[in-house]
Amino acid sequence: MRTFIKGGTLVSATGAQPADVLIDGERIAAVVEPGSAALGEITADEVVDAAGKYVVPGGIDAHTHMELPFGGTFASDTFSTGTVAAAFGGTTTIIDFAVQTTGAQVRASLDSWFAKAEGQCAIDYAFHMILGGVDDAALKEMDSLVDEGITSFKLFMAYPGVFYSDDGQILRAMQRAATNGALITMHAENGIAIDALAQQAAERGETAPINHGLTRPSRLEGEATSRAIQLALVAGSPVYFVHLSASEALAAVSAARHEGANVFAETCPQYLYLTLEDHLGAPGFAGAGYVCSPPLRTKHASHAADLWRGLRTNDLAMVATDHCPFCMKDQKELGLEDFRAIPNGIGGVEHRMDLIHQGVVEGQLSLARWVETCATTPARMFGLYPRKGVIAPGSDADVVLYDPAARQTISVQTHHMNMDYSAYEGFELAGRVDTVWSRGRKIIQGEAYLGAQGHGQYLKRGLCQYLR
Ligand code: DUC
Ligand code: ZN
Ligand code: ZN
Repeated sequence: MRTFIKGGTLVSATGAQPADVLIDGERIAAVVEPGSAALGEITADEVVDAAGKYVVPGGIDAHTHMELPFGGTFASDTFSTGTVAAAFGGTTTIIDFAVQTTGAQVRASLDSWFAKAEGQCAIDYAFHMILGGVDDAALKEMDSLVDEGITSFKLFMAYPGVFYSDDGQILRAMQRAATNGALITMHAENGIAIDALAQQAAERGETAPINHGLTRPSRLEGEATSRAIQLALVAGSPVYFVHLSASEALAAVSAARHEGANVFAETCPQYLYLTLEDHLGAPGFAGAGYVCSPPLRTKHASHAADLWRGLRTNDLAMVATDHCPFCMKDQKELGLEDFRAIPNGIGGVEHRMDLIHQGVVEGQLSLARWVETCATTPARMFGLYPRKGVIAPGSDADVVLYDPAARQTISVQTHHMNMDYSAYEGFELAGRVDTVWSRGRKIIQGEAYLGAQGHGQYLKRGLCQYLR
């Protein structure tokens, strides 16, 4: 099957220009100047008129949690439902987190994630490995996972007794990464201090959802971020901060990067658009829908403005969602009496490309930076480039036709994620996805899903391509 996308504006990490794109089978065959290839010269089964639209590489969401077991329940999107929702939003690759908890074998844990995803996905997928129990066996397994294309590992400085690693465990994993080339990704919040604050709040009877945020102050993300940077410098390894939410954490990352350290970070749309007061503090139990960790930050400080600035300066390299959806009914409701029992997570895999494009519309980012933070950098950061993240001859034909003139209003009534509410309900956005190809197959056209369960393939990843 050959598809010729004609007359559009090709947007890449380096800029925007008119260009025509030929897809042959699963790959990009050619990118040519408009009009330079007459039909007949280029034979195609389908010619797509892209006039007035952007042609961009498929988005890569490097932080999702399909079916994550958490707090006695499971994230409500399966690999099947979550990847269809991602596709509707112009994301053609996810990197999900396989989980090893304390006491479990890394190998067996990873195998169970392969089993969950196999034959289910609408788009291509890869894995990071969460190490919830760093011991000698787990450290040894890191080497073999790197050989198999699992080249990044997540550690938690939060959630004592569940996923938590102490400083010694973190240092050991970083030392191992320094020798095997892996990238340590870090959930940086001081979980020991947070648990003390949360217990004190509960003892005072402060059990509403907003207390989740009030007991996880931004200073404790800043402190953990600084500590992890120091540990990485001692170990001689790079470190990548997931879901960075706070000005204090960004300041620590910026300072380290200014020194030339291999320190990287992502942020997520929820920290750019949602706040502690307006969303986590919504009346009644509605705030439970906004319980995630790190928490939404106060609007009375400059967190969100600082994060947009960080995206412009590249101190924040990229945007991922931390997609971890739970329904209000029966899931978030587990914490009706106590915020500590609300499963942590917000769903957003469907809206990342649109929400960051809205940042372009509002003058926060350039078009090129939109593509860079949502597709090209994730590919380079996590060893998928140039197969993914770029429209160039030989790359996978993961292509999004994006209509900047379209308008949309986000709603639970129309989204495709398996959630009974939307964290972005009523958001009015300029621009929307028109058509999506995944490895050359058209999988989305307007409102229609044309893909197939199991089309998505597992991606073996290489090493991070960003070391400075
Ligand atoms: N944060 C969340 O909000 N959910 C899952 C895990 C995490 O770190
Ligand atoms: Zn996390
Ligand atoms: Zn996460």
